Amino acid sequence: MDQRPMTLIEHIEASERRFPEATGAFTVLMQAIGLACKIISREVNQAGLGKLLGLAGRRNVQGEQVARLDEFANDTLVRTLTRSGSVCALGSEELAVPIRLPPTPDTGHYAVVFDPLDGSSNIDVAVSVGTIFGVFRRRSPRNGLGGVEDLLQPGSSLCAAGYAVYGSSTVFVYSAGLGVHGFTLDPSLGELLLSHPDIRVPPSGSYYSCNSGNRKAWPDNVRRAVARFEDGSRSLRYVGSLVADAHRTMLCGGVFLYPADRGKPEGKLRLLYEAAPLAYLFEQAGGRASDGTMRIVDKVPRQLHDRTPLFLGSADDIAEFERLLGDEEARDDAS
Ligand code: P6P
Repeated sequence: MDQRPMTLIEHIEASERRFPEATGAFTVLMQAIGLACKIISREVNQAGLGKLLGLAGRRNVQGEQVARLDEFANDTLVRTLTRSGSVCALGSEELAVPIRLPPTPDTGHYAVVFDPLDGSSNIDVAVSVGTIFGVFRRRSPRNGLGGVEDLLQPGSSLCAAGYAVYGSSTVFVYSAGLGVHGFTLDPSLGELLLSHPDIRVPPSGSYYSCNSGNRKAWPDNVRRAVARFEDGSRSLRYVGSLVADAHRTMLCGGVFLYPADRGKPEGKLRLLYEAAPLAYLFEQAGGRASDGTMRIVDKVPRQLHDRTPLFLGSADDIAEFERLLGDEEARDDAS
């Protein structure tokens, strides 16, 4: 009797069988995303041996240096998603404007946003990096090209989201609204096997995660609130790679904080393809995600590359942090 765990596709097909009206297009889409992440994983894990280390010699729309692996990851996702026939529009951190795809008879139901390789500045020093994606149902007319109206949707409209973390192992985590599930890549099989069924974020945790080097640039209320989290009851963990910090917070609990600051008044992280997919996942797993004043999933992006402050993690801890943000009495703690 085959005792191996379910593969990603077996898991998705089992979930899709619960919906008689399902066409199988979602399974095709998720198969494409899973394949792209396996291809990216292989190159990330060989980056030191191949020709994909280092910089590509150009800057992206954000003005950031593009790593060769950024380009490779982006091209891989664009190619596999386009070939799937399931998408009408693609939005990527690496692309200034969306890719708009022509209608196909009975597919093109979805629009996908992604950060193809987040944290790529860490690659050359072999620190974990990751891919983040979000899936929306198309809003544009079925007989035309997809476009920004299919992409500029709030996280509450996501029908699926996930990430892959390329670390000591490659772990693919996704939700389509029926819980959050993690799959670990078995390189000998080339399959993503169910390893973390029905992930729940602990209601509270012993870690807080932020770049304390930005402390002086934070608003006073953020500095006060973080100071209260630095009372010795928690440990600081900060990889500086969003997917790695988010995955640890998802499994172990605690808070991940990337506030706005004097130099980054809108925050650093992007709403559409970083914060919103992670916020969707955390809420699906019983966690919480806000920008300090509202739920991340309620924020409607105005532009593809909008940024946002991000406070992400255990429900009780984020609620406490939000309370502290508004708590005048904590003033002396940070003085
Ligand atoms: P800082 C990586 O460049 C990234 O976009 C995220 O992966 C990470 O969470 C953040 O920036 C780290 O930013 O300012 O702490 O280096």
